[in-house]
Amino acid sequence: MKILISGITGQDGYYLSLLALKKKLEVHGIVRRNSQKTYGVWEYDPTNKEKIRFYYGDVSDKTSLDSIFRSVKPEMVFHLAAQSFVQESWSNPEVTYDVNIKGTLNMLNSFREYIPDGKFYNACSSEVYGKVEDELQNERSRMWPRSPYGVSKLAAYWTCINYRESYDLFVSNGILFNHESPCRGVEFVTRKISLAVAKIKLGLQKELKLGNLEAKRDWGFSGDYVLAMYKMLQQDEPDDYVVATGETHSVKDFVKTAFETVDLDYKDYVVTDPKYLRPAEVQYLRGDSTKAQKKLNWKPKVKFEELVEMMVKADLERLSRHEASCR
Ligand code: NAP
Ligand code: G4F
Repeated sequence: MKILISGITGQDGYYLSLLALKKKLEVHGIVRRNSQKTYGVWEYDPTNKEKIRFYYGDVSDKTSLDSIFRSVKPEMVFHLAAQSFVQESWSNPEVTYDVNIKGTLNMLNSFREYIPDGKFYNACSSEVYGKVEDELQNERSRMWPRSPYGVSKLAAYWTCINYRESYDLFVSNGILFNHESPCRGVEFVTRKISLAVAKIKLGLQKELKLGNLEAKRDWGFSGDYVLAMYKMLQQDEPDDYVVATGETHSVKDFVKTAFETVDLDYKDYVVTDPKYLRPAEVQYLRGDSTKAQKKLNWKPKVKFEELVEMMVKADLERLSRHEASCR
C-alpha cells in the first residue's frame, strides 16, 4: 500500500510518516527544493529519512504534481502542504491563496486524473471558525474566518466537498484544531514559548516577547492527530471531521505552565510586544470531536500539561546537548 504526502517536511508530515512506516506502508513525499535544508524535520532523523521516497515538486506547479502522481500511483493521498502560518498570511496573502487554494485544486485535479479510485485527505483547520458563535465548535458550526489563511482554508474545504459531490471521489476534510509537538515550527506560539523557556533556563535568553496573551486555543498533540487523519481514510465513505481535545487554554496558561516546568515565574520574563498582534484575531477556539470519537473510534491521549512539559523538555535536552533544534 502506497501513500503520498504533500507537506511531508512539516510537523504533521513527519508524525504521519512515522505512523505509516509503523503500519508498513510505503511512504512517498513531495518536497520543495531549497537552497539549504530541503528535508525539514527529516534532517534530524536520518534513519527514518532513508525509508521515505522523496520527489521534488510544488503544489502550485501542476506539472510537477502530475509527474509524481503518474509515477507513484498511491492508494492514499494526504494533502498537508500549506502556507500554514496565520500571521504571515497578512503579509503574503497572494502566496497564501496560491498555495492553499490553487495548490489544493491542483492536488485534487491530479488525484482525479491519475487515481480516481484512491482516497484523499485534506488538511482543513479550526481557523475557518474564526469569529465563533458556538461555545464548542463542531462540523455544523458557522464558519467565519478572520485571516487570509482562514479564508484560504475555507475555500479549499469547499473545493474538496465540491469535488467529492461532483465527481464521486473519496475526499475527506479533517478540521483540525491546533496541534503541537517538539517538531512544531519555531514561529508558532507554543514552540516559541518552549524554546524561549529552555533558553532562559540555560541562561541563553533574557526575555520572551509575545503578542495577545488572552487568546484561547484547543491545543492537542500532533502525534495523536495524525492517527485521526489516517482513520478518516480507512472508512468506507468520505466525510468531514473535527479533531480536537475539547479543552481550551489561553496563551497565558501555556506560558505560565511552561515556565513552571522549569521552576520559573513567567511574570519575570514575558513582555508584550504589539509587533505580534494580528489585524484580526481568533480569540477563542474549543472543538467538539464527538463525531470523530464515535465514527473513527479516535480520541486524544496527550493532555495539555503533558504536551507543554514534552515540548519544554525536548528543547532543554536538545540545547543541553548542543544539538540543532528539530526545525
Ligand atoms: P507545517 O509544519 O508548517 O508544514 C507545512 C508543510 O507544507 C511543509 O512541509 C512545507 O514545506 C509544505 N509546503 C508549503 N508550501 C508548499 C508548496 N508550495 N509546495 C509543496 N509543499 C509546500 O504545518 P503542519 O503543522 O504540519 O500542518 C500541516 C497541515 O495542516 C497544513 O496544511 C496546515 O495548514 C494544517 N493545519 C495545521 C494545524 C496545526 O495546528 N498544526 C491545525 C489545522 C490545520 P517546506 O518544509 O518546504 O516549507
Ligand atoms: O501559534 P499560533 O501562531 O497559531 P494559530 O494562529 O492558532 O494557527 C495555528 O493553528 C491553526 C488551527 O487553528 C492552524 F490552522 C494554523 O496552520 C496554525 O498551525 O498562534 C496562536 C495564538 C494566536 O491567537 C496568536 O495571536 O497565539 C497568539 N500569540 C500571542 N503571541 C502569538 C504570539 N502567536 C505567535 N505565533 N507568536 C507570538 O508571539
